[in-house]
Amino acid sequence: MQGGAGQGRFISFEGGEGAGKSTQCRRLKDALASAGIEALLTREPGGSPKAEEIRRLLLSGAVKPFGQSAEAMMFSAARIDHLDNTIRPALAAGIWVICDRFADSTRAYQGARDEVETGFIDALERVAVGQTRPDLTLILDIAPEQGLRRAADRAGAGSAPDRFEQESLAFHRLVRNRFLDIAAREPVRCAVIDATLSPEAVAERVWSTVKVRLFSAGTAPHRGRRMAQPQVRNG
Ligand code: T5A
Repeated sequence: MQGGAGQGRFISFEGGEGAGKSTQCRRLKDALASAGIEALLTREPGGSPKAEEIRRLLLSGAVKPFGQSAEAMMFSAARIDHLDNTIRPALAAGIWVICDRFADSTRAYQGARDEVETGFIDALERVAVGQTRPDLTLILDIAPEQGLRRAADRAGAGSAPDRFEQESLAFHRLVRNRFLDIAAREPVRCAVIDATLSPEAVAERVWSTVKVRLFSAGTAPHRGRRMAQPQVRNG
């Protein structure tokens, strides 16, 4: 993200199914509020009215027959609308953005099986994301068996798994490895957090990572809009 004076910070959460991203997004928003920082909680796919329409198509499996490149393009189309109508306006207003999944999910899921060329995903990311990259990406890491079990337990009986939950365990293992590869390649932007711990323990690690990585040394986090500082971005 390119910051100017008063620009908010951009935090994304990534990881496999049921890793606890939504839970931790909410907790981080509360923690930031307690520190006097206004934050917007949003998600992908979705996060704007038009992108939510695309979400329904993608998660229903309607785009699957067109192939993984087409799915990657649809996720990117939703991302463009989400960035233009939700993320960039919030950041420009000095509001922090917490995003439940972002562009790394396209790399991890659509790139999992090597059926979509990395260069194609790179190009989509350049077009869709441009310079509005997260300042910090928290990757919640959990074995897919455990994450899928959590997601299934939450959904309960009678609720059908979505397009991606229906994928094989082998696919979800590839996705997990993709996220860990991204973290290894971009250690300044990314932090891997053990998502098998209790929600409270994960939240503590998230909060300490946010403080270390995003709160400028010596700057007390009073009010969000005033506290947000330009961030030197890596990766
Ligand atoms: N996708 C997305 C792509 O393929 N490409 C892309 O570019 C993008 C952006 C989105 C799907 O789209 C794919 C990836 C996904 O498959 P979604 O419905 O948004 O679908 O699904 P997820 O993002 O995977 O969200 P989930 O709700 O399944 O998982 P979360 O958010 O990681 O987990 P959460 O917080 O809802 O928790 C799940 C359950 O576990 C419990 C919670 O209470 C809840 O019941 N829980 C814990 N239990 C024990 N210990 C903890 N620490 C816990 N934390 C949470």
